[in-house]
Amino acid sequence: MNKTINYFLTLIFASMLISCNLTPKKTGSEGETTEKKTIAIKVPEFNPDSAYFYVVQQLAFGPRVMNSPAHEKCAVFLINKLKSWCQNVTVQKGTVKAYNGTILNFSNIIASFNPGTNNRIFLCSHWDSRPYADHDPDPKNHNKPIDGANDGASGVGILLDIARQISISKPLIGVDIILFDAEDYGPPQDWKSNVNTEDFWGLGSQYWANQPHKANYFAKYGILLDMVGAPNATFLMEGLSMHYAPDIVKLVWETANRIGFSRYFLYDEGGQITDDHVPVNKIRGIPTIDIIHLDRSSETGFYPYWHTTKDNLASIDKNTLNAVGQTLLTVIYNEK
Ligand code: AHN
Ligand code: ZN
Repeated sequence: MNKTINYFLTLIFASMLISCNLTPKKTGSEGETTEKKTIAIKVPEFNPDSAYFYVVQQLAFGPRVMNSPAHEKCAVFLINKLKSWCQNVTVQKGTVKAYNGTILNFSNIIASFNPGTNNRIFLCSHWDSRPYADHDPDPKNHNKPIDGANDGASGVGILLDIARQISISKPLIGVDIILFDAEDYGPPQDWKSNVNTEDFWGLGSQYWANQPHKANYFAKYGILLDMVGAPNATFLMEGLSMHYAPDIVKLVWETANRIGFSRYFLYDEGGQITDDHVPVNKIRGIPTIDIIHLDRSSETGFYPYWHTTKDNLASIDKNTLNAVGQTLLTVIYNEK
């Protein structure tokens, strides 16, 4: 008796997990009838409350500025969090030289789900926070570090919830979640230099692109999240993403628009941004896009509180976290 109940419960549970899309019967060229059956795994529901809580937890350490105790403590937190959901967590530690000669101790943190397959994609975000609010309207704040609630923590918060979801229900493909360090230690606004200052952003991703955590690392494509938590965020189709990975931009934008997030994912091209996706495209040759809050009406072209002291918890909106998180889950669980 118990066995029968168990059997039916299992059946019900399995049908909840797996949905079968039967496309209508088609007549083949020789006249025989073919039936196309596709099995898709159910897309989990993103949890914006958890993602928000992971933002709160990151901010609780204080600004995650390179070489600071808060940065060190946050690394331990992120590693332990990922290890609680994933058996293959790699920490790539090393040093890089900043624009001003400072040696920065970085940790790129990588969680690999289903590491055995080459049929994989990766998702990334930076977890360090900027040491200077050099775009703050008040010049007295220009040397203060920022919380980086949006610029850093928002993307990481979303990726942590995605890692949690993947640990519960497995997608058909392999997924790597890469938390890059040392992204935001670029030269301040008033820095005078005759060398190309673009090269001083994304130091952690540059290192990883040259020396990935796994020799000959390969993925079909990558998605970078940058400033993905502000209220009414607008994600324009960033120029370098359109140059290196137009099909992935279209896939993500179509997915977001289809599931109801057209007010965030605008079919509108934005400028080219030097960000963590650039070395991945240029050096590793993996087509990688940047989902980044761009705003033509703001002074910098970025999200209005970019590199200001107002990039704090008050500028995070769960609706935006949800739009990005649910879009990514839909992309991941539709990959075969
Ligand atoms: C430059 O300002 C050249 N790139 C911006 C990359 C960035 C900083 N994203 C977030 N913070
Ligand atoms: Zn920044």
